[in-house]
Amino acid sequence: QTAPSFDLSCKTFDADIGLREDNTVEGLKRDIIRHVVSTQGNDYARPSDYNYYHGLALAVRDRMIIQWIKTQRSYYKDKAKRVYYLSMEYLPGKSLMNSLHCLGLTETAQQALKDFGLDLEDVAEVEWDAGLGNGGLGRLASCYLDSMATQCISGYGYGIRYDYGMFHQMIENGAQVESPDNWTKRGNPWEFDRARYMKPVNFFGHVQTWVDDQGRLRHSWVDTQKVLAMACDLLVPGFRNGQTINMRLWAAKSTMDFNLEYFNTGNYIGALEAKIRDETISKVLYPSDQKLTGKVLRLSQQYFFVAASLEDILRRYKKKHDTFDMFPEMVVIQLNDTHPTIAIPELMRILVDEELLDWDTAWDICTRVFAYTNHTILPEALETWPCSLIQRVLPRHMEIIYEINHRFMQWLDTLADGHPDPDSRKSRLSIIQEHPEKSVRMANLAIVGSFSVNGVAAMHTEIIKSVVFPEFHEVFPGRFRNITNGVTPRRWLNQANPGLTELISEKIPGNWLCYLDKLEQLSPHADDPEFRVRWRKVKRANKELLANYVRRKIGIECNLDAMFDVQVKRIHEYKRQLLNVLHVITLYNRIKANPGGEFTPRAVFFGGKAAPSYFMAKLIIRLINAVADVVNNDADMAGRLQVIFLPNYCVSQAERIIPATELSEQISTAGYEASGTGNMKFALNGALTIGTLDGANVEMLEEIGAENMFIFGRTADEIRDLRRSGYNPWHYCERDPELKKVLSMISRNVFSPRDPDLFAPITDSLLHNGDYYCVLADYRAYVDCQEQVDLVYRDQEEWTRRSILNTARMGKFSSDRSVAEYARDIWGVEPLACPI
Ligand code: T68
Repeated sequence: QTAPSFDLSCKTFDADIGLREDNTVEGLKRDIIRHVVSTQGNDYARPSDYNYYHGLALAVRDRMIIQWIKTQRSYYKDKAKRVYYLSMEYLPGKSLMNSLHCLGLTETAQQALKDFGLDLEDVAEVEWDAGLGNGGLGRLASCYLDSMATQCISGYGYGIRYDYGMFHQMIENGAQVESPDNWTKRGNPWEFDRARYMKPVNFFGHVQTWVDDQGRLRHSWVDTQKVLAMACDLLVPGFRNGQTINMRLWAAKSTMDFNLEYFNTGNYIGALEAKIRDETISKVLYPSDQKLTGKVLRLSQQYFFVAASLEDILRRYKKKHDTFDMFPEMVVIQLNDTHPTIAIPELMRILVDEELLDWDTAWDICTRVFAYTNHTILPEALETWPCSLIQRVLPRHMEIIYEINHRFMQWLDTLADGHPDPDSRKSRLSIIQEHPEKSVRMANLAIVGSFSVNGVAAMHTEIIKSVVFPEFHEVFPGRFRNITNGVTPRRWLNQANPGLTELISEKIPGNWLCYLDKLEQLSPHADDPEFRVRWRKVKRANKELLANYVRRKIGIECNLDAMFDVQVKRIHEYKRQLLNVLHVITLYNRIKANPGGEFTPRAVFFGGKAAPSYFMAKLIIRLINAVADVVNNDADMAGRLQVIFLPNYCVSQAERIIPATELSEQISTAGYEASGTGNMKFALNGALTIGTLDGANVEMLEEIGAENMFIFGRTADEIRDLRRSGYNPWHYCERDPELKKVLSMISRNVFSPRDPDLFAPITDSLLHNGDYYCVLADYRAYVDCQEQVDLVYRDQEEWTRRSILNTARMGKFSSDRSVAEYARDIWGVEPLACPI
């Protein structure tokens, strides 16, 4: 993969808007003070981290808004095709340091704050982590906006401005306890509320069919309940290129405020209750990352943000166009999973019912505008909505979906491809499923209504084509493609790991953060002992920083000489945190059996949230903490084994953990992790990976080489064969004394002395309920592979050499490469010349 060939050397253009920012230390100080005093109403003479965080953030925002206006002007001037990224979730994390880095103002801000007697790091710490997403899917959306801004692609993110983001996780008595994340309770200096852009969104009501005076059959959606969507804009700056794009999040506002009649009826409290009900739509993020249940509120959220976004998109298009002929040339809409798929019938409704296009023309437009990204093959995560529910909430959309399906079924009938059983194929491809309840299959709707369907790693795309949607792939062969995920090196290296960034910059000249393939130039230095010493020093310093954080947060003292072995991600059975725990208990037993022996010391870190309703995931958290309790309090373990569960894993915590990690655990059951993106962040920061042949691990292996990774376990094909031939987990337990001992310890309540049988559901699921994710089948391979890890770690020169090579070979996994592929292969857009 070569560096994107377009020119990032930005040419000037004549959009001087008369506001000039003074980017000297004195200039920035003046602006900070002005905001502390005039915007915030505070006494500047009493600097506090909190007040000055706000002052600095607003001063930075001033600079970004100017970039944004210029960027917008350049779109209009260049008549650019717009890329709209529709996502229910974003995980931007904290914005201050990222914005400063992008604007090239980090040192200036450091000095300015220093002059006020403050420290930039402390001030940045005050910011609340914006967690408007569950995990990988939401973070990917944020990485892609960063890359679009940096590569001058005319992109917009659209989503929901939840009042409450991902819940805050606490661990009490070893168990997860959730509390609400009221992320903007102290204000959010980054957003612009556009109270002027209020768009009504309709719900419920019914459909009236009538014939107009030109004899056309018309459909009107009437007697609806309206909720207003208010735009909140969060700016996304490019990396030192003068470009800033926009993430527009919609907040639900009741129409009641604007319609005093409601109050004039005399029922003041009743009217307010209705207002509160309307505004619940954007109240809270659903904290479930895979399993979805048919809740009216969730469907309402989906339609709410899709309807508001489409209206905005059409408004912008109509400023320059009188007909829809050019729409597919000027607009592309990327659907981040099926969550925004209701956009397809919504665009049909607008084009047919409101713009009076005929069905075929409207459908042609639709199917040239939408592109769908699939992020999962877990059957429980493939969305379906009961028809009865859609019928009630969105009656006209239900009709349109039936019509889309009817025509699709008719089209299938015209295929003369000699299929042996065309009727059963139709029932599998149908957008409507009949059992167990008549429902809409959102993935089928997304595939039928899009011109592009992509998976997020090569292996995942192959599974989509051959296992999940094989017959769609047969009937629409050109529609499927792969775009392997990527992560932004600006946040995940430059910002998170300044020490390593500086060291790399010594060896690689120029803007390698925007041309990540250049990392390859590090490879020769892996053989330079002096460079290895410095590489290790950086890792050690990062381990110290993490250890300080751990001490502050949970009071545990980490052994800095231990290997930092880390698994942080959502807690899910398929991700197999359990396998890791079984290994920890195995190590514990080995040390107990031989207290005088030599062991490679390990500090095993876990972090991640469990969906509040996911019983097994929550029990896994309890097991990790229970094992930690035993291990960390056993004098025999001292200095050799530690287990640390870090509460409330989130983006800003990841920024601390990843640079300090030496061993990255990517151990999902092969075939289940669509891609993974944490895997990329760790390797980029010089961690070695122990992992299965799953998701993007497969492509990392191609880049990094088998000699520099620890790959173990059954392949996806072998997992399928194992299940087919009747997998018997007992068999593995019986044959392996170490495994047997570990499981019996869990069963005998060694980790739950005060709560007998607490973990029985776990041992049951492994031994009696078929061990669906094949934990026991991969146990031996995993434990043996971990022994190899231990051996290599003892040779710090060899470990460091591999670590350098890992970083050097991660160039492919920049989100710049992913976004450039989307731009070229799906969106059909070229990067614009940047406005500076
Ligand atoms: C993740 N999916 C994949 N889903 O699991 C991961 N789901 O392999 C991949 O790397 C990542 O997407 C990016 O492609 C998710 O994160 C969700 O968060 C989610 C949220 C709501 C509903 C369903």
